[in-house]
Amino acid sequence: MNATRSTIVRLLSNIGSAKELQQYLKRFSRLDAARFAVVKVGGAILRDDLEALVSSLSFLQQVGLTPIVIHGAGPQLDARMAEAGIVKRVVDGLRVTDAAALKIVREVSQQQNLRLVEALQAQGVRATSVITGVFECDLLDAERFGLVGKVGRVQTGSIRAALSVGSIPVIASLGETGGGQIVNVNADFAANELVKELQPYKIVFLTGTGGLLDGGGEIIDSINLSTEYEALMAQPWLHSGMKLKLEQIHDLLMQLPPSSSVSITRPDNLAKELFTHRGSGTLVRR
Ligand code: X2W
Repeated sequence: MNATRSTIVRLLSNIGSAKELQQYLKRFSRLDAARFAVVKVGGAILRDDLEALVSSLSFLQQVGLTPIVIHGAGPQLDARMAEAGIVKRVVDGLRVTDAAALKIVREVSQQQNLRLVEALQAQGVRATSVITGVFECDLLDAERFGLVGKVGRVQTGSIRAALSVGSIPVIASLGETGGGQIVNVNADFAANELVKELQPYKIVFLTGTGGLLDGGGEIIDSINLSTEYEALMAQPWLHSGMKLKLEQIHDLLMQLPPSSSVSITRPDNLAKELFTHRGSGTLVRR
């Protein structure tokens, strides 16, 4: 038994009952391929938890489901820029990106994208690399951010083409302007735009923490935005990264049908999140 197969067995045992699994499978398999799930993978997961991610995606493919994956590369970009002597500058959570930084963003995004696609293919998972051609952008604010894109339109042709042959589209968070300039797009923002376009049944953010954490460092099971958002945002313990994430999820959910929700979990808990009533990590509802 190879590592992935044994992890899959472990994933299965993680999933509650076979009855629950079948119930969810039936529900998911009725959906149009592009409406099953968008899974956003942070760069930290590609660095620290690639094997669990590959196993979880492999499991989904084995049960006949094809999620759409969009990934970032934040920590890898930080590392490569530090090596190149580029000082990191972040404004409002976005990396200020000049021409030299953009060159690194392009290289590293592509490299990380291929790394995930190759890791999937090495385990027999069909996956398609989608590096550009999805996010049509304008420059967000050239003076403040440089070559950072604000997504105007999402082109889903290449995503749908991959899905039609049962291949997982693995999308990098690069955009391009009408004039053909490649731009840096924050991967959470790119994921949100993709979600607004496709309106998938499941929206999952995979993070190293596996959820939003409370003051004691414990994962918050669920958040009901209509009753809890203001109070949560006012909590002194809500760490600034979490605040930004919650704010973005809030803004996203306000633009989606009221029944939508967003899950934040870890790669090894993805199946549990998708196939059990209890789920895993943090579930955010409107
Ligand atoms: C991000 C893109 C990568 C990203 C950056 O340069 O870091 C902007 O800030 P994670 O790993 O998902 O954070 N872009 C404009 O978002 O990656």
